[in-house]
Amino acid sequence: MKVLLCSMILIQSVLLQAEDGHNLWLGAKSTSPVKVICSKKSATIDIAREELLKGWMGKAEASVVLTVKPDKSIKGDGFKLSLTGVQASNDLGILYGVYELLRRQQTGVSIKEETINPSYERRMLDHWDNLNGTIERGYAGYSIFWRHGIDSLSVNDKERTLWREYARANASVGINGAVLNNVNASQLMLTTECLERVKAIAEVLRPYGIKTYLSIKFSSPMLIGGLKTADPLDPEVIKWWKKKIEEIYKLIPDFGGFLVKANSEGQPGPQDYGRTHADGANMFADAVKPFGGIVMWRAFVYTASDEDRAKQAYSEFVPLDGKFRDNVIIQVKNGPIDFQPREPFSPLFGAMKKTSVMPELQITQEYLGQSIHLVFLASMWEEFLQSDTYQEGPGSTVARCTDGSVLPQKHTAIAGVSNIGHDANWCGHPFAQANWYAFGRLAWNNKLTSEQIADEWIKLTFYQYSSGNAGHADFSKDWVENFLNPVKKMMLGSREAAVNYMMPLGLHHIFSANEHYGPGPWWAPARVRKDWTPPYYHKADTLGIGFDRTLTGSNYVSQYHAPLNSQFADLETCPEIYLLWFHHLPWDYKMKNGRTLWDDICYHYEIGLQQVREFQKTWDKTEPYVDKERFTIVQSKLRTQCINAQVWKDGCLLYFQQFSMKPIPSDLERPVNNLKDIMESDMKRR
Ligand code: GCW
Repeated sequence: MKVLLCSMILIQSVLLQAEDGHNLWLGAKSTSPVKVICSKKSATIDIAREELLKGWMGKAEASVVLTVKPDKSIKGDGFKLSLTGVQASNDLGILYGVYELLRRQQTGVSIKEETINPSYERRMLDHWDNLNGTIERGYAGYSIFWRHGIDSLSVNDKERTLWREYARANASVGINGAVLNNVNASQLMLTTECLERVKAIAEVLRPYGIKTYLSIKFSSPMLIGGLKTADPLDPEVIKWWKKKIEEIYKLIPDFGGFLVKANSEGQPGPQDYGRTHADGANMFADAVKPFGGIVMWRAFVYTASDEDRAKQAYSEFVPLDGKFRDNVIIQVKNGPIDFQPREPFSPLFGAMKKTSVMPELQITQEYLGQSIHLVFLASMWEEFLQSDTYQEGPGSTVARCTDGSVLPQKHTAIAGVSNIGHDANWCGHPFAQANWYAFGRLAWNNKLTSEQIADEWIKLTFYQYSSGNAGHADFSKDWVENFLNPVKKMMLGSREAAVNYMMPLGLHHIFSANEHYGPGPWWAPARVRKDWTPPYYHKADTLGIGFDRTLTGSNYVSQYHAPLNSQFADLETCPEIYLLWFHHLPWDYKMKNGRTLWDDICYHYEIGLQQVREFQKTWDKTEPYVDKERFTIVQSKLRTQCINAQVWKDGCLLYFQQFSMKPIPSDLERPVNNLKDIMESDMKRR
């Protein structure tokens, strides 16, 4: 019996198609014939038709009618689904409707009459790609847009194919904008040679509804324009930008606009000339306005001042509320520090009444194990989007404050820092694709749950549709119980696991410097800015640990609306997930579960490590259901994740123990690494 079972499993896995992951969630599906009826012709409609022919899983020989006709209920790129087809106000809406229809068929969700509109008008991927082909915080190979070497700006067919595949994947989840270069921008981006290449990229992306945008360097008029200043109020500077912008729109008539990182981490900006962020942003806004362009101005600003870093963006931007042009959107990272495994939402959400504000999420896992750890980020984004800011009373979630539901916004948008590179599977880790997918789905509908997104993604990515599926997606009980459910559980628990083994209970930014991968709570050379060293954030000493951001400390809590400000400040009501974010507490502080703070910290690190051990077991059991390639790569990455989680636990506990001077609770596993070794290997990597 055992032998029979083994050989059946063997046959099944041999039959599973080899998959390098390049097809993402768009891999081959079984289809049945369909007739597509549409009186309109365009490149976008042609794509919609082709997708239907390739992916239809409804009744064989059915007719699908695509109708481009405005309807009061349809907003922007929204659409109306019905049993007979898709109606939309524009061609792009048709394409999105077709993708939704197919997704429903392929994931086994019934189709009924329904109007579906996007939450945000602009759903952006920000690429931190450099012109030499490297990617800042990229963990999946080189850029797909830029390359190194002589002749690096010429365009070839292979590239065009890759861009087309990229565009298709984005369109299938509703992404409609791409910033093609790093926010730490090179002035060379604006040279005519580079702009010609942007034009070529834009041509490929256009039929899929994806607009191109660029990051710009504020001092470009000096660096490539020969001017003596980049002062945004200087007439020559204004003239230079106007001319440059005219040139861009001549090449790319539907160009989306600019993303600007100014006066942040050494980048030039308006403050270099005594001007405000509003002065800088408005200069660009005026210049792109005649062409319908927008300016996304980043609020990620902080200096080495005495003010708590978490407070600085709010202090800088709130006084400017009402001073920005209506085509400026302030782009704010989800947390006030920097894409940490867990942060409370930035208090800038819900703070401005007359300014459009957009969230910036980080899809690339700079602080979450890069392309080695399996961490499904939708859980984090859901937590963030559903956080209540109380801007206009209860229910003013971040989602509703940014999509125009709480207060009207001229423009609405959301951006995700891309995790895409030249690797065959685009994202490095097979499960990192789920984060690209999740970002797109949440940008389209900011009320989706992480559970629903994981469910869809697993089905579309891993299910081997057979010809028996035509007409309906029929997921066998065996597959659901032994693959879908356990894998979903693993994904949904993965972010909390990372928080546990990296920085639980509100700890933040205790990473090894620069690379932001392993632990480094000890790192604090005298030559380095204090706010760039972990002790600034954890403040561990013999008395306790944590950052006091209450009235007795930095008073960051006051940037939140009532009742959050007092909830966070009060130990009785502060959620324990944020405890050490807001409070500096003694090592023997009593937690709600009765443990001391020290013991509870130890338990969290241990639990995090054990969670990854469980992921290994879960994954190993899925072998019969996954192709060999993806099975092996995930298995091997989980092993590394486990080794790393152990280092995180041992490194942090042994380091903090020097201050707490308390034993690790006796029922927990003992450390297996010495602190000295961990610190030495950390130093060697620098
Ligand atoms: O997260 C930090 C990164 C930098 C990045 C910066 C930013 C592009 O470590 O690499 O620079 O934030 O968002 O501007």
